[in-house]
Amino acid sequence: MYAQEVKSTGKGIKSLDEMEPDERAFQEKIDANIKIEPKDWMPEGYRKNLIRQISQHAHSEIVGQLPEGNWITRAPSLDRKAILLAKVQDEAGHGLYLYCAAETLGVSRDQMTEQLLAGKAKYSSIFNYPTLTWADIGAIGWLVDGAAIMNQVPIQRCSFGPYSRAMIRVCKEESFHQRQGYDIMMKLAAGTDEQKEMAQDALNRWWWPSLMMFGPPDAESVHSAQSMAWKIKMNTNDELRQKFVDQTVPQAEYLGLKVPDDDLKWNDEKDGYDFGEIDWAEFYEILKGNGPCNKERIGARQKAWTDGEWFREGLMAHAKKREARKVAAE
Ligand code: BYC
Repeated sequence: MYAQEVKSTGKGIKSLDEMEPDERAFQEKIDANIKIEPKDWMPEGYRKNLIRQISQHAHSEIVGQLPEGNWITRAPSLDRKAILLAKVQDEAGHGLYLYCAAETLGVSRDQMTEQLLAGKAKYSSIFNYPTLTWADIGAIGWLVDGAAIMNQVPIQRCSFGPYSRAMIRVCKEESFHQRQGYDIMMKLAAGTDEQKEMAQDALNRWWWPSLMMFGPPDAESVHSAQSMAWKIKMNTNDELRQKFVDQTVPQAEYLGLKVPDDDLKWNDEKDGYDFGEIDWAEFYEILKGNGPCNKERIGARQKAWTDGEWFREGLMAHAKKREARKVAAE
């Protein structure tokens, strides 16, 4: 099976015959769906690729708190506020599981944080857009968490044990997040004309950026072929994007909202929707740091780091004192 995949990707990935014995044994474990654990032997490329993907994923969870956190103080009711607060706290938890999973591969959380604060680390493009109205909170839960689930459910089966286990809990929580977002959209779509307009406007602004979350088209994806051979990724970017469109369009119809794509059309032959061209120039500009909120997001994380210095120092002082007491007692 692996050899066939290699032929079809044609991206210079070694076949089993070309591998050194260690590497071949490793690939055979992956092909047999045996999990790789942190202390197992692994190729350096596998370790690096995992650190790259998991740390980007962790940063996305942490930066992802900012657009929604923006509305906690302005949620329209006490219930909505409590729900949003819980959701945003969950995202912090997801970031922490993921940083821990990456740490098992030999990178420290401080190193990852440093890279984020220096603007060197990537995080999901979606979090560089502003949340202008309360309907954006609905659209994020529905579309952004919906896209996240589509991407992360398969990663529960990925080859690296700590990452796959972290994804199990994350996906359970993401389901609640998606439902809370859709619930907000249902209320607004069934509300006054003004509320319905607000819901439509949020869908108009979040639809295309949500499709970009799945990454560049397969033909331009740098990592897909190797990541799929190593089961770090279980599907290609375009496969998941298509599944997301097919799942989400009927949900928009149920809300009575229009997906902002004139080329959207059911295709019987492929048993899925055809959809319009994504503005990849916009996506790559965001990756370069030129999105509407890139500077604001990194600025907010830098400020949180500086403001939290006294707290980190306090924790360290306490830990050192405890350690000294332990040594004295021995
Ligand atoms: N944004 O070779 P490719 C969440 C980069 S959190 C920015 O296809 P890969 C949530 C890519 O990193 C959502 N960059 O990459 C949180 C690579 O650059 P480098 C995050 C992107 O890794 C709070 C280059 O483009 N989810 O849902 O094979 C509240 C070439 O791409 C993006 C995850 O991280 C993007 N959208 O595939 C609510 C899931 N797309 O590294 C919700 C785990 C691509 O060479 N990650 N790039 O400099 C993945 O599944 C994969 O990493 C991706 C990209 C599908 C995202």
